[in-house]
Amino acid sequence: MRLIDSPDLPDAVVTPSGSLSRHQLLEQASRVAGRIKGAPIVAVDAVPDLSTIVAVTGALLAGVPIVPIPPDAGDLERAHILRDSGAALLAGSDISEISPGRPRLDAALVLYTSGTTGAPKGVVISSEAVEAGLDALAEAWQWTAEDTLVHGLPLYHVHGLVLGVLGPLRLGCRLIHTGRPTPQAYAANPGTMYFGVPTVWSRIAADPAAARALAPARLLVSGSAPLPAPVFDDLAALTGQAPVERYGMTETLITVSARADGERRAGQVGQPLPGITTRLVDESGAPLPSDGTTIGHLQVRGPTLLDGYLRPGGVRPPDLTDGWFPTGDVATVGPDGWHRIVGRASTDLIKTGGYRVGAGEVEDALLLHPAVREAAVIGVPHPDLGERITAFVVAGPVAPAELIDFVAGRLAVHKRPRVVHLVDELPRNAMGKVQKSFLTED
Ligand code: MCA
Ligand code: AMP
Repeated sequence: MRLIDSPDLPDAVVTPSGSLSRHQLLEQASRVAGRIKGAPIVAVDAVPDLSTIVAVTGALLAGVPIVPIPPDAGDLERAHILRDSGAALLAGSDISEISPGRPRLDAALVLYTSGTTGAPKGVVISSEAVEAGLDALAEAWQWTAEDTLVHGLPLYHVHGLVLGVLGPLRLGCRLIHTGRPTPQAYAANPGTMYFGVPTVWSRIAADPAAARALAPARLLVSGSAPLPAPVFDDLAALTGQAPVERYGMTETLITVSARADGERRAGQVGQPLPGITTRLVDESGAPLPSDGTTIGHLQVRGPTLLDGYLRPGGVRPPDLTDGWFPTGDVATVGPDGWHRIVGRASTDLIKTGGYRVGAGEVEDALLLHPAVREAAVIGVPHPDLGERITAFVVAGPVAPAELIDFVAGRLAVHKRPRVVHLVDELPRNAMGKVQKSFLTED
């Protein structure tokens, strides 16, 4: 990815563990680049601080694809990502070993993300897709080198890493990473743009003093999950500006957004970004009308789509029909092009605190516990997290808290069930398949 070629900027990157000018960042990153040049792929322990930003910048300079590892990934998830990607671990600026096994990828990033079943898949994203995605956002949000972006999102997903780190690198703007996305940290750091997932915005809206401190900003941006309308309204009242919502996914980057110079609507995520087209289709793939009321499967097409999924021998291209990628989300589109995301087609993909978690991966982890015989996991609507991971388990004597800790120790901590219900049996149909619609909390 081409980085902006601009003069030095003091405090170009600020984190709780220290800050760097633009020249210092490029100097440190160049040292990393020199050490990893020619490697097929490197894994970065994506701790939320300067070392990750330096490592990622270094890999970009060297043209080496990066696999960010969640810093709280448990042993199972970490081992899976390292084995599946074949990557060497680059911890901060220390390189343990460069894996010779994998053929060189022509990609910028491999981001691991959950499917409905099995272990997370490596989504291969090209530099061209990242550039197209960031340039489209820069146009829609009037995002320039004059901005200061503030956020505290994790550095191993599209939101915190691609938008939140590669965005400032490409546009040449300042970045303040707050370590964690707390209302107090956002309020304490003046910026022109703030990024958050809905859980972050709802916590800010519940802290009026923190929300009011963001009033001077140019844009408050929400994405990764649905922003509840009351949070949209509270933010507008407390900060004097309605948040800008945008929609995307790991496989497509950001495809739909409200504009800096345009309208913002509660419950709607905006219009397609420049270069992106969208359509609604029915179960058979036939196009549906954009009349604002017809609900259909949302498909997107454009330059920001993934190259494919990482496989041992290379990259498996996504299943596209005439270039259209099936998002798995159901939506309505108005005659004016405004999109409303109604939900996901599959109940087995859960969005909790803005994280995408596959029910199958959590069920598989629970089944590794010796006391567990059967497990079914669902997302239950929750005021803070959007959805809360909830497990129904048939097991021998075991405390729910032990099962929660068991999952937290094996997968990334945010994938742990927040609630475990011990039940005598799971509801199944005549074929023996678990009927998740019958799982309720009362
Ligand atoms: C809690 N902790 C534990 C356990 N329980 N540790 C071990 N065992 C346990 N049983 C620890 C955690 O490690 C953490 O430690 C602390 O307790 C709090 O964790 P948790 O309760 O999970 O935090 P939370 O309050 O629920 O977090 C809310 C959050 C978080 C901050 C909003 O959900 C978040 O950062 N979400 C962002 C997700 C995101 O970026 N998604 C973008 C995907 P410690 O305090 O040390 O950390 S990209 C995407 O969706 C697309 C492209 C898009 O459109 O953007
Ligand atoms: P991930 O692959 O983690 O990037 O998650 C992508 C999914 O997050 C999408 O398929 C949507 O279900 C959801 N999502 C992202 N942004 C929004 C939004 N603004 N409103 C509703 N859902 C969203």
